[in-house]
Amino acid sequence: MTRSRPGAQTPLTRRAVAAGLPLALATPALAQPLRLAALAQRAGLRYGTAIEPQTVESDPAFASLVLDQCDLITAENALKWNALRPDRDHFDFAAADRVAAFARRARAPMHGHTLVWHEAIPDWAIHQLRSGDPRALLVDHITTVVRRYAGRVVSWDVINEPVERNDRRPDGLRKSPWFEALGPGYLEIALRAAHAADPNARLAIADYGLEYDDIGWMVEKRGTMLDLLRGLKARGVPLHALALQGHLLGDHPPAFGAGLAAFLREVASLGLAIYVTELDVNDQNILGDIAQRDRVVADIYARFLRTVLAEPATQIVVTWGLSDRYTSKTDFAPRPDHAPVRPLPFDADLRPKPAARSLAAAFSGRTARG
Ligand code: 9MR
Repeated sequence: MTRSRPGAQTPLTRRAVAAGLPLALATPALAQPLRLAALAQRAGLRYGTAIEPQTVESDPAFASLVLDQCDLITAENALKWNALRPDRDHFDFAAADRVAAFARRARAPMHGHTLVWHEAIPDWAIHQLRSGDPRALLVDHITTVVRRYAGRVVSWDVINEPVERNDRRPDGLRKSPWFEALGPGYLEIALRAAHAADPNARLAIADYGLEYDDIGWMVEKRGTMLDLLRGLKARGVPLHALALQGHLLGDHPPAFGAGLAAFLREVASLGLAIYVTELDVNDQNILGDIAQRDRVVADIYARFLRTVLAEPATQIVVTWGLSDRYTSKTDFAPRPDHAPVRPLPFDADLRPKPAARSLAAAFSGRTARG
């Protein structure tokens, strides 16, 4: 084995320094083949990705990358209502079962996304919510889906994105179709149904816009979310985690400091775990060449994870995809210069980017801190 003096610059580190990378991202130890899941496990975490079944089935190289790097699998879309419920009387589990089959191949549990969301609801269900028995519709769906995947889906985003302060309710709840049909009680109905269907599953509420210390509406949304979580816990509603989506902004300073740390502490003090379930960095507006863009993205991953992983209650990190080859950002956040987007840890050729080193370093840093 070749050893280098501590602090000595190898060709690799010299290249990295020339490229402006923090030295820690280019140390020989981290230049070994990456195994993010293994590094995460040592840090008491699970690392995983969201996938679509067709990508892992049609692209063996991508599938092997996921198998190498991940020990938690999320269905990016296959467990949403519009995928599972072609009509009122049928469930179609085909796509979700394909994701579950891949998770089995990976010997990985699944994180379920999502049982109650204001998007991805088929028209027939919207109609039912208005004119049928909304409570029965919700409870029947949750019971059927959660029971089917019990033991395989170990944690669920039971409710996704319940807070929308622009809807101007005093409690901050979004006026979603679920809210309109059932009132604020829909959260409790959903959580209790999920718990009854699989008492071992960990149940989360997930939302975006909780990450940044210097964006006013996000800071306010933290307060709204805390009130919501406190109310549910005080009523004894089964709830085990808050999931931060973690869609980070490439064109905003990485303001993940004392405010985020204090928020996570408050959440943890309610007895809740913290999950990061949709991590990526929108690089739509980052200027510069690819090396410069990748460096900005990597720095944002590093700074976010530094704060989030310092909180002992954090248990899960899931990126919203693994390789830039497959990312919904291609459609949702294209670049004005039409260059391919680069929001994820591995590039479109499945090679680790500086962002992957940020994840590795963040996991290793947590292990080192004990
Ligand atoms: O990535 C998902 C995309 O493929 C779907 O078309 C879209 C609508 O169902 O949902 C995207 O995922 C979203 C997730 O479910 C909730 N948080 C925001 C995600 C988009 O970034």
